[in-house]
Amino acid sequence: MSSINIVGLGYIGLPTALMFAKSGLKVVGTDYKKEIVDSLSQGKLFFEEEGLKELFEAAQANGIEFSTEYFKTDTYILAVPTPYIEESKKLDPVYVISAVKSVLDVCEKGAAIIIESTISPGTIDRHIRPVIEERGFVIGKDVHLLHAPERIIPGNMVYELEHNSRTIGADNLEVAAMIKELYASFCKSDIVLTDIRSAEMSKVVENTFRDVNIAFANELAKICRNDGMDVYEIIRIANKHPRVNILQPGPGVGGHCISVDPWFLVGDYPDLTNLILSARKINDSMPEHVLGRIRDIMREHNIKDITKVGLYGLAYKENVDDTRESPTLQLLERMDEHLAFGVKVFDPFVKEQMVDDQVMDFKKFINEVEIVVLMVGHDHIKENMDLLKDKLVLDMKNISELEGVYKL
Ligand code: SAJ
Repeated sequence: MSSINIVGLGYIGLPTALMFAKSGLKVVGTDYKKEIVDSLSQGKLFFEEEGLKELFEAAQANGIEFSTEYFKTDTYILAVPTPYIEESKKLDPVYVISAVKSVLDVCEKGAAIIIESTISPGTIDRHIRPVIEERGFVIGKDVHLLHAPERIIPGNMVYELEHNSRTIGADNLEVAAMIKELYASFCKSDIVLTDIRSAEMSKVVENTFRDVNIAFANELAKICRNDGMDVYEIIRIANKHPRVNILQPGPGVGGHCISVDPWFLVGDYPDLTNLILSARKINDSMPEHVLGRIRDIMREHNIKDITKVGLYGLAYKENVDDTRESPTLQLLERMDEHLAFGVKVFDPFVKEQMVDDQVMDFKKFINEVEIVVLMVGHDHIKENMDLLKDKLVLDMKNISELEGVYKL
């Protein structure tokens, strides 16, 4: 293998490109967004992750390049977005298709096209193979197709890139073994070889499992709230059982993975997905539950003005700046529907104005509100919990030990 062209320099593509470059491979990272390419070429990262800066420096030292153009080589890794279509709940393969077409314009004969983006089971058969064949390429001869779904978790990406097990799906085990060697240049864990369909399905199943588990915790939280029981205590005790592992309830499920991937199964198998659909509905109902809890506290303390309420956290989870599908954004949407405007919002990781009434300074935020709703458990708030002593605190993440704090 001469070099790798990694297409899509987002949350997955960029760390992966840097990791390959750090391992000594020649890497060109491609993204159609010129501002991303320019920023990286000037040595500037556009998101934060533990260890990413050091990884970037090592990759730069090994000569990683960034470009808006595709690069002629024999190995392509595609890490482009795979959104879902709101109405049909099916995957929209438009970006993957367009990336595959661009690869075909430049690739060497016999090149491997490895799709890392999460795709719904059957996407490669239904959408990718036909595109390649229409262009007159013979799959397995002119190009090889593989699916190597990413599994790294935002917040711990660099560590997980090296330590998570990986799956590689391919038509041809010899080609799969070659690509396994490639990933083994940095991946220290098991690399499992399988067929493409199983690789597609196992990835979506992993995220769906987590969504269903969180939905169970959220349903328990509602049951416990109804009868004055402490859901955290109950989960803590139940999890002492050697075969029980319940996740934590919270204000909702956000991010571009857990809250999206189960919909692929619901979209493709509407008659067979009762549990998965219910889990999605339960998790999507949590922001409304939070709104109910805010109302309870306002009533109890005779607070009528919603602008006295502050939502801490706009990211979808702790210590990241990614706000995609975040529970806070979902809650703000519900508030708009209930004509409850003017709630204040603060997130130390979100440096640009994203929503109305977002306060950019933490002290100002605290001074302006009477009720603080902890939507995200950033380390920042754990370190500043003392400053909330005189506030009414509604803690959706079970992180505050302040006296009198309200819970989920
Ligand atoms: N959440 C809870 N309770 C929990 C854990 C999470 O409410 O006990 C919420 C979070 O606050 C967040 C959402 O779920 O809003 C999703 O966060 P997450 O940390 O569970 O997962 P993601 O979306 O950041 O990353 C997931 C991971 N998948 C699994 O753990 C099975 C990651 O390994 C995948 O690579 C990633 O999806 C992906 O890209 O598919």
